[in-house]
Order: sequence, then structure tokens, then C-alpha cells
Amino acid sequence: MMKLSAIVPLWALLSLTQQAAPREKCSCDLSLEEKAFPHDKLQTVEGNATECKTHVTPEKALELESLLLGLEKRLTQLHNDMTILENEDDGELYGVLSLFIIENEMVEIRQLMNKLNRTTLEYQVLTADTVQQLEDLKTEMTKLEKFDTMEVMKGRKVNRHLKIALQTCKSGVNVTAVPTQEPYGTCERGPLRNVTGPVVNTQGEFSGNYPYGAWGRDPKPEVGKDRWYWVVPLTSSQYANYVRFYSSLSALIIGVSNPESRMHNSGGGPDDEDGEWLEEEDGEELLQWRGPGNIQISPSNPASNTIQGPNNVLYGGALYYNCYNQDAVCRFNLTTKTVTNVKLPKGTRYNSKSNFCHLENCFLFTDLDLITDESGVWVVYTTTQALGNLVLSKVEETEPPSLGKTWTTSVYKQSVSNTFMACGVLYATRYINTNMEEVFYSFDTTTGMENFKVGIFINKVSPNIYSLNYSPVDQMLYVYSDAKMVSYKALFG
Ligand SMILES: *[C@@H]1O[C@H](CO)[C@@H](O)[C@H](O)[C@H]1NC(C)=O
Ligand SMILES: *[C@@H]1O[C@H](CO)[C@@H](O)[C@H](O)[C@H]1NC(C)=O
Ligand SMILES: *[C@@H]1O[C@H](CO)[C@@H](O)[C@H](O)[C@H]1NC(C)=O
Ligand SMILES: *[C@@H]1O[C@H](CO)[C@@H](O)[C@H](O)[C@H]1NC(C)=O
Ligand SMILES: CC(=O)N[C@H]1CO[C@H](CO)[C@@H](O)[C@@H]1O
Repeated sequence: MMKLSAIVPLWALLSLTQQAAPREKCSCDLSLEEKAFPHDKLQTVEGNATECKTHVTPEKALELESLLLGLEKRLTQLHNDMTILENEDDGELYGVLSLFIIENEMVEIRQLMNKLNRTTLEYQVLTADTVQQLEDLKTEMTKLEKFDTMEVMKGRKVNRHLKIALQTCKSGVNVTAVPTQEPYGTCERGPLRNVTGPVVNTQGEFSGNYPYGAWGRDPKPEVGKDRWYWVVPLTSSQYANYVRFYSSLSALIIGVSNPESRMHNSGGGPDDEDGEWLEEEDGEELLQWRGPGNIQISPSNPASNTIQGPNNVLYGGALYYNCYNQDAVCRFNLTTKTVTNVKLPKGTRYNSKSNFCHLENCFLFTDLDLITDESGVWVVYTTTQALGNLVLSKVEETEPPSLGKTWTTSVYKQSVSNTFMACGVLYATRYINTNMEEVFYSFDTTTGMENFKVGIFINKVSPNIYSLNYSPVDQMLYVYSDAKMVSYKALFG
């Protein structure tokens, strides 16, 4: 049976919002999401969790922060989906698919809450105050389950009124124009200004077993997969043979790879042979698929289509990577499960000959770096004719893939620890010490201008960054660092 219960507290919160925000005080910035959830509460809790850092080990505090962040994301998403569901006003019944999605979201939120509960129980050192606030949060969440269908219907009415009120308000308020940024690269928002975080820091389900790998989100996802996260764990420092999927950030953090549970009618998706249907522990009717969300790309013994090195990336429903033992970019199509490739220019260095490095060490099999930005996929590499300097090529989404425009830079590849691309601008990092990495270099493909004095620092959670990529969908940097999946916010302008 569908459970509608979860939906209404949002309405309750919305009606509170309405009382608290009289029309004359609202502004055009007012967004329903910001008001609908106790974000202020979450923020207080997060603030407190940050304060705890001085009392708890940084790792523990970050784990807690990651959980809270996952929770906050889920709540916002839940609210958004609820709004969509309400707009699907089909007269009497909500779209069945929307209900599935909301049910799954509730399951994930519950799993997160449970993990949060377990985690906080471990923190005997947390101040009583913080514990109390976490308790309050849990109480709020428990309330989410205590309403019935009738109230859902009422909630829809209130929401519609609120929307109309907001609309009226919007038209009455003058919008001041936002000053436009200096053009830089292909986006309006200007050059990279800072990198803050880490925002997420998790080992997911692997608990340190895979030191090398990559993770992120598809910037151009297939329909219904826009919240999925992917991970490619390398089985050695050299290769990997599958990509693993999670239906959301929180699913990745708590380590449940079950994207099929929200894709009831999808074609494609993980190979299901080894999974099993599990009934929820608390006797709920909801069944959940707990299978390995792995999509196999090549046999476990390395073959020509095996993934070589950690710097791979998912874009437009396909994984781009360095083909095993070749100077070529492979593209694995997730729909057809087939691989096509494009050879790089003659003289391209591969098989760990021109890696990313720092003074002490080079990162094995990092000759090719596949990265994404607003315009698609790029590959960074070097050739003998470029004398070991970074070369950048656009990878075109043709069938098979092909190389587009190419630039040669004046930065030596082995003096760089990794690269990423944002708004048509290539950025390179170098290793400062075990705690700090610096974005020191940029190359603007729109002007050909190089800058060796970027001077933006990244706080590391672990010494070695094996993969680094920018995601244009959320302007985050995704880092895989000594078995940890870490993300940062990229700020521009
Ligand atoms: C948290 O965990 C404790 C101990 O397992 C349990 O008694 C309590 O009910 C849990 N609280 C919530 C809100 O899940
Ligand atoms: C909007 O701007 C116009 C012209 O500048 C002004 O007459 C009007 O009072 C403004 N409205 C509000 C709500 O501030
Ligand atoms: C970048 O962010 C860090 C921490 O978030 C801050 O300490 C630093 O001052 C910022 N740097 C710039 C140039 O804004
Ligand atoms: C994957 O293959 C399908 C079917 O040929 C095609 O429609 C789709 O564009 C391909 N995707 C990519 C990313 O190449
Ligand atoms: C223990 C602790 O630091 N509690 C603080 C949590 O955050 C609120 C609001 O910022 C403070 O008032 C508490 O003192």
C-alpha cells in the first residue's frame, strides 16, 4: 500500500511560514524550500557539530556533518518532489511514480536518521546541548509520519494559496538587476574565487578498502537518474572493471547502493543477479532492493576495455576513461553496455609514463585525466612533442567519440597533482603538504591566457588526491583521496 503519511507536515510547516511571513514583508527571493523545512534548526545543529570539532576528532565531527548534510539534502529534495507531486493535479490521485519516489525518500531519510542516532550515541563527548538539539531534530522528523491523507488534501490547498500570495507579492516588488561579472571563460560568473569545504567527507560502504578511485554526479544525467551518484573504485592502483551507482548522496553516505528501488520501470541499470529483496526490519510492507548497484564494464582480468587509472568521469550516461594499456579514451555507454574509443595523437604518453606528481611521488596511471565542465568532456594528457607540458583536448560526443579543439599549455604535467575544468577554463593543482593542495594555474580556452598565480587553497582530509573533477550541475569539486570521497564548493566571481 502507498503511504501518504509522510507528506503533510510540510504543509504544517508551510502554514506556519505563511503566518510568520506576512505579505508585505516577503521578497522575490522567498523560496518555498527555504521556509518549508527547519533549516535554521539544521544550521544550528551543524554549527554546533562544527564547534564539537575541538572536542571530538576532526574525522568524527566531519562524519556527523556529512550525515547532517545528507539529511538536509534529502529534506530539501523531499519538499521539492512534494511540490511537483502537488502540481501534477490530476483531479484525484497523485502520480504513482511520484509516490514511489517520495516513499523511497522517506526510507532514505529514516536510514539517515538511524545512522545519525547510532553515530551520536558513540559521541559520549558531545555536549549535552548538542545532543538535545539532535534529539529535537529527531522529534521533528518523527512528526513527519503522523498525518493522514485528508490533511494531504488540505495541505495542497494551502500550498496553492501560498503560491498565489507569493506571486502577488513578487509582482509588487521591484527586482534590482544583479551586476554582471567580467566575462571569463564561457560562463558569466567569472573566474574561480575560492574552494570551500570539505562539504562531504565519507568512506561510504567501502571503509577504506579502495584507496584509489573516482566519484561524482553525471552533469547530463539520463531521465530519472539526475540524483544518482557514481563511484569507480580501483581494484589496484592500476585498474577498475565496474562503475557503482547510488540513488542519492545520502544513499552513498550510508552505503546503500540500491538505485533500482526508485526505478521500478526503468530499463537498464545494475545487473541484479546477486541481489536480494529485503523486508524492512521494522516490519514495514515496503520492499527494498538491496543489490550490488554495479555495472560491469569489462572482465575482472584486465582486457582492452578495462578502466586504467583513477581519473575517469561519467557524462551523459557514459563513462569516459583511459583504455587499459592504450593511448586512447574509452567511452562505455551505460545503455548499450558497449565501449567505443578515440585514439589520442601519436606521441601521447601513457602507461604511467607522464603522471601527475608531487615532489615525493607520482600518482600511478594518471597519464590521462578525463574531466567535465559546462560544455562537456575534456581530456588532459601530454605528448613527447609538447615536451611533457599539459595538453588539453575537447572530447566530442560523436559515435564513436572524437577529439575536438586542442591546446598546448606551458605548464609541465609532472609538476601538477591534478586538473579540473570549469567554464572553459582549465585549472591545475599542486601538492603543498599533507593538509593543503593549491590551485595554482589556470588556462582560459576562450582567450589562451595562462595564469600561474591563481593561489586558491584546498583543505585536504587525506594527503593524496587521486582524482579531482568539477561538476557543473552543482558547482562542486569531487575528490577521491585515499579511500575517502570528498566534495568542495567552488565559488566564482
Ligand atoms: C536511538 O537509538 C537508541 C538505542 O539504540 C534507541 O533506544 C532510540 O529509540 C533511537 N532513537 C531514535 C529516534 O531512533
Ligand atoms: C518600483 O519602482 C517604481 C519606479 O522606480 C516605483 O514608482 C515603485 O514605487 C516601486 N515599487 C515598490 C513596491 O517599491
Ligand atoms: C577561502 O575560503 C576560506 C575558508 O572557507 C577562507 O578562510 C579564505 O579566506 C577564503 N579566501 C578568499 C580569497 O576568499
Ligand atoms: C548510447 O547508445 C544509445 C543507443 O545507440 C544512444 O542513443 C546514446 O546516444 C548513446 N549514449 C552515449 C553517451 O553515447
Ligand atoms: C554546546 C553549544 O555550542 N551549543 C550552542 C549551539 O548553537 C546555539 C546557537 O548557535 C548556541 O546558542 C549554543 O550555545
